[in-house]
Amino acid sequence: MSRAIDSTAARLRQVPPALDVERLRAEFPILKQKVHGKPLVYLDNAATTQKPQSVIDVLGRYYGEINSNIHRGIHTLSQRATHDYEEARAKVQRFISAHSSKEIVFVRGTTEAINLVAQSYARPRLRSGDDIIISEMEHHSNIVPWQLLCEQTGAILKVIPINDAGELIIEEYKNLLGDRTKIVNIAHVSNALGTINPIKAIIEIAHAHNVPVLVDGAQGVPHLRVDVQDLDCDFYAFSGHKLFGPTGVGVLFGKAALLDAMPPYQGGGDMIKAVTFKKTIYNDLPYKFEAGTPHIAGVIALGTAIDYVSGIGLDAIATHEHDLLDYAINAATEIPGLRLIGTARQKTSIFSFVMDGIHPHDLGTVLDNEGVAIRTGHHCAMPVMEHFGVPATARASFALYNTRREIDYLIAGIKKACQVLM
Ligand code: C6P
Repeated sequence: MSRAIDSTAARLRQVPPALDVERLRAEFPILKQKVHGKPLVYLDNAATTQKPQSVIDVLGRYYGEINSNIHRGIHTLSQRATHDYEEARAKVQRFISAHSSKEIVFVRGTTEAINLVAQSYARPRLRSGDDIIISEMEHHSNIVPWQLLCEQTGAILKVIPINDAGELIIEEYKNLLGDRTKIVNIAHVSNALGTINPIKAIIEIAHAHNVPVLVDGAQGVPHLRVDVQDLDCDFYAFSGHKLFGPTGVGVLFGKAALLDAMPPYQGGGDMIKAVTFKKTIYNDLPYKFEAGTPHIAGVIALGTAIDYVSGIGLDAIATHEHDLLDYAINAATEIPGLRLIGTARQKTSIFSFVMDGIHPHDLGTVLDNEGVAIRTGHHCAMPVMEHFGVPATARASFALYNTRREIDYLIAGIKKACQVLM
């Protein structure tokens, strides 16, 4: 904590970030509304981000002008829909620097991507007594699919512990890796703590043992530039809705050689080349993994969201978000009884905390009455709560459209909660 605050003071003296936040805010219609008569202060961006007008417009335009099924019609609308859908795939490929668009599989979100890898990649390769490595800071989406797999195969789940700053203990990770480790699954960024994990080093260590790595990038892509070739990750999963895109759509990146060797996850239309009752021939990558009619509008709008983020630049976004985090951490020192949960040296803009004598849900309710939206609870990361000995935390998470003034509202709301509830 003291380390974070020292660096805060240093950073606050630096040049302010260059984002024109007021102009950006104007592109998000939802931010104009009032909640309980107060201007909405939306600080729940790790749960889901708001959508710019360009993304909202693309969804409307798709249904108003293009709506048609993809890959199966020779008529004009179907060809337009297919073109826009595949163009979105190319945008994702460029966004994460994948080698080929064949490596980009559209799924419902991070959760589905991880389940796909668990069932299609890992399950056929696991024998009883093999092991799977995850970490103590994983979201339930990167815990439960592996527990299910352990039940199905007799494999053993091994967990990399974290320290009290909320950082992975890499020495322990090295000790866990062994001859029977079949896959490592790690969050790029923790949703409960904000910790940015040293994912490249983690991958290098695993690869030295010939073990592939899946990165849960749900909280990574909205804040960090991701280059899957540079990381050399085997799988990378993320959701559109945390990246200013729609819900119900996400991405699984997988190295082509691995995806090629995997059986389909689901059977249905579009994932086949030919079907007879004797034998079905599966489609090429990535279609082999996209059974049934996908969320076509969502995929196209995800492409627009990527254009939006790329147009602003992830570096500028990260600078702005760090400024907000530092500002919040500094302001928090004025509030007696506030304890930060997650003080890693490398963090994204997640401000998780508990207050002496106040349950996070009560705090969240007082803040909501002030128009301030934060998330309270275990954040689908119950083992993190257990580590810190708390049932829940209050979590404010900042995005490109948030301002220091909004953090002032948050801090004022917390102070009000202290008066009302203590
Ligand atoms: N975290 C949060 O408030 P889906 O639901 O599939 O889009 O994403 C799941 C998921 C997986 N991994 C991480 C690191 C995540 O943060 C999330 C979603 C939200 O923190 C909702 S629980």
